[in-house]
This record gives sequence, structure tokens and C-alpha cells, in this order.
Amino acid sequence: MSKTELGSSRRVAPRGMSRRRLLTSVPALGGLLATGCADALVPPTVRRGLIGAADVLTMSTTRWLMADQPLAREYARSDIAPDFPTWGQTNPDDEDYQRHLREGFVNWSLPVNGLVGRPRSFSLEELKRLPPRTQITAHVCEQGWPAIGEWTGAPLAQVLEAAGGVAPEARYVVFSAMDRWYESIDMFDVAHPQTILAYGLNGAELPVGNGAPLRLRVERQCGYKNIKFLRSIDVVDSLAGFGRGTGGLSSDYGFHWYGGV
Ligand SMILES: Nc1nc2c(c(=O)[nH]1)N[C@H]1C(S)=C(S)[C@@H](COP(=O)(O)O)O[C@H]1N2
Ligand SMILES: [Mo]
Repeated sequence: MSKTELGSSRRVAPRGMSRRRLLTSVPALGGLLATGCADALVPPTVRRGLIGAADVLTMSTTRWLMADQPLAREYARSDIAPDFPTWGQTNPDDEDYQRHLREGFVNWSLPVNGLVGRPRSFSLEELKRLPPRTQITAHVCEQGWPAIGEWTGAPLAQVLEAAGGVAPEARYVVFSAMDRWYESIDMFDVAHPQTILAYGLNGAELPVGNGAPLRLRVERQCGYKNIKFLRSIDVVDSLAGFGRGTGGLSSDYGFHWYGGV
């Protein structure tokens, strides 16, 4: 996929943004900045040249418009796609993954490491015992297809809370997958109520092709940020040490780190 395709899939302002919303966003942004939340405006990785200027402008404008954390649009049951597509990796050949798949994921667990009060692992059952959230949203793949699905999962903020909460110096959450994909998001998206670790799709267990047993749903970002087949989570103050250090496999290969829809 070319960079232009990626760029064109992003909109600077969410649809239906009114002048009033714009104006009420300003004090909210002030609040963001007052809390020292500059990360919310500038990506950790900026590409070279003109497209780098676009990286900064796109993220800062989007975040300015979203300073009060609006929800991504949620749809009706009747809007759900009959067959949610599978895309990219659909069944990692990783040995551990294949074993967990055979065992029905009963021995799988998600380590939550790094800058949390009590680093620990969560079994699927433990994640399901956290207050769940269900949302019918549009998945927008940067490669040109959207699909509406109903996702159920544990809000990421709840998971981190159950791990003792995040330290003040935490800046990003890094997600590693069983197919060696990794991605990261900043605390602004971590805190959003629609950012969930999903174990269900359309009222059923998350299918293998869609990332079983657990995937990220970060509804205000493109398809590629919604990482499937989660292996572990790290709460960090720096993205160095993961892959090529840009904060994701996609950004390692030249995509914008911030995939705002
Ligand atoms: N681990 C992992 N996560 C991934 C991918 C992948 O190949 N591996 N593909 C990404 C892309 S580009 C998209 S569009 C969505 C596709 O999700 P789906 O298979 O549920 O449609 O997953 C994203 N997350
Ligand atoms: Mo995608």
C-alpha cells in the first residue's frame, strides 16, 4: 500500500463537526495541555519530508477536535455486516499460538507488564469477569474496505486498573501479537471508553480469523492499529526497544503511527 492511499483514508475533522463543538473543544484542549499531555498532539514518530508535516498536522488537528473524547459512531444491529471480513494474518503459524488454539485458549493468558502498579497476567476468564463493553462500530481498513461489527470486550482502562493502575510517567501502551505484529497507542486513546480488548464478535466468541482469543479495538483509528492475536501488553514511557522503535510494525514500514479515522 502506498502512503498516498493511507493519507487519503484519513479525514482531518470527524463528519458532522459543528462550529459549536469546535468552540467547546478549545477549553477541553487547554485541560489536556495543562495536564502536560503533549503526547496527545504529536506522534512519537514523524515521517521524513512533507508527509511528516502532515503527520503532525493531522494528529494535532484531530486531537484538538476530539479533546473532549467523543465516542466513535455506534450503529444499530441491523447495520452489522453479515460476514465480517478477515484480513492480513488469519491464523498465526506460531507454535504457542497453535497449541493455545488446540486447547481452546484455556491456558492462554495476557501478561500486563511495565509501568503498572501490579504487573500480572489475565486469563480469558479473568478478562471476561471485568465489566464488559459492547459496541457496534465501523472498522475502516486503510486498504479501502469498511465493515460494521459488534465487538464485546474489557475496556483497556479497566484492565490496567485491575493491574494496579498506570504510573504517572506512562506514555504509551505497546501490544505484541502472536504473529510478531506489534502496535502502540498513547494514553489519550488508552483512556477512551471505546478502547477495548475484544473477545467477542457479533455475540459469539471472537473467531480465529478476526484475532482470537483477544484483539484490540481502538475505534477512532484505522484497521491496522486494531491488532489481533494479542500475546502481551507493556505500559512504557519510551517506544525504544520494540521493533525498529517507531511504535508499531506498520510505522516501522512507513505508515503513519497515528492512524486516525
Ligand atoms: N496481529 C495482527 N493484527 C492485525 C493484522 C495482522 O495481520 N496481524 N492486520 C490488521 C489489518 S490491516 C486490519 S484491516 C485488521 C483486520 O481485522 P479483521 O481480520 O478482523 O478483519 O486487523 C489488523 N490487525
Ligand atoms: Mo487494514
